Amino acid sequence: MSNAQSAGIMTWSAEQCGHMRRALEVAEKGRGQVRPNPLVGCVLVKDGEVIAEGWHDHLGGLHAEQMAIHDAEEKGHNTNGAIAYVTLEPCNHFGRTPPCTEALLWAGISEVIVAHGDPNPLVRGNGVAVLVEAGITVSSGLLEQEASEQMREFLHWCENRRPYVTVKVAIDANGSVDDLAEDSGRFTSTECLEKVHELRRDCCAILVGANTVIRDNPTLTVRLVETERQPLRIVIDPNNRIHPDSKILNDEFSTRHLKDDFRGLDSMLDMLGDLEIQRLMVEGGPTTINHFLEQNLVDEFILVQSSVVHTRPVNTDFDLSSFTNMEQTNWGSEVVKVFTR
Ligand code: AOF
Ligand code: ZN
Repeated sequence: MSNAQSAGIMTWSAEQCGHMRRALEVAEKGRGQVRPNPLVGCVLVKDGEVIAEGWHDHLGGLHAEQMAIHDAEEKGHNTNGAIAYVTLEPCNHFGRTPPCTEALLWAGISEVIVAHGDPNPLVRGNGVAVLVEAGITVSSGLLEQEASEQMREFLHWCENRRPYVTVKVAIDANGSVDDLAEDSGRFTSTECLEKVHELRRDCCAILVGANTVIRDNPTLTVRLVETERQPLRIVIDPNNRIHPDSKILNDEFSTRHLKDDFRGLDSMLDMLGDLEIQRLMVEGGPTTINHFLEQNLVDEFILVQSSVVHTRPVNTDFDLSSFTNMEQTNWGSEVVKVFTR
């Protein structure tokens, strides 16, 4: 690594930023297909021109660097002396694929620019070290923040061995989560529901409490957007109250019904981490959500506010004082506030 970089005064050109931005962009093509791996993108640049692009497309598929090298070969470009822009430190281990460091060396890449280090204990600095030892110029930290946002759940899981916890809750104009005057059901717009399904698709598991299953009998599947797989569904039901005919217990998708084997949210999150669940969405009722909040287990809180007014409201207070950031957006006709730390 250069001195400038270790002293933290690395400056990057607009051209370099542009190439890394493109690498982050192509990485998105793997979204939903690479879990539990992170999204990774790679751009190869020679004589100022982009000669190839690659991304980690699906679990077990080529890593981004190897796909980019392959892409260059297919297009008839010589990779000798090219610069590789990679959103994650190249791996140096035999996993589902051989090491990317070897592929880069073999391809004659002369410089590697990395956005974010790989916290995987099998890599963690080794990838960069091996490249530097081989005489390649390596620098890191270009668009690091953007990369860390893109790999948020992977980084969180590497650090904590637990899923990143996202809560989603919809309320009416006055903060009510349900209308007891109505049969259970959705009170938000169709566009909003689509967004919720996108969110579900991005989560490895969806959790609700027994009350939600009893009142709504939900399926908790991804239906309105295309998906390769369905999230694992989890019901917390320590007193075994949900009906055996409940939809989530009777379709072809997986459900964990936590009854007498339920020991507490902490140990459940550890268990989900062991299952390589990197993002958990909590979709169920105020009681369940407040348990997560009280135990400080929520990483992201998504509050969806509709303009409808419930006739027999179920008003609930959520204590969001521990969240330090809030971003506001719209999902259809609903106003959405996303609280993070
Ligand atoms: C890279 N480039 O595109 C990706 C990397 O067992 P594997 O082969 O699926 O490797 C998974 C690990 O490799 C993953 O946990 C992460 O540390 C790294 N991912 N590395 O050089 C890539 N996706
Ligand atoms: Zn790799």
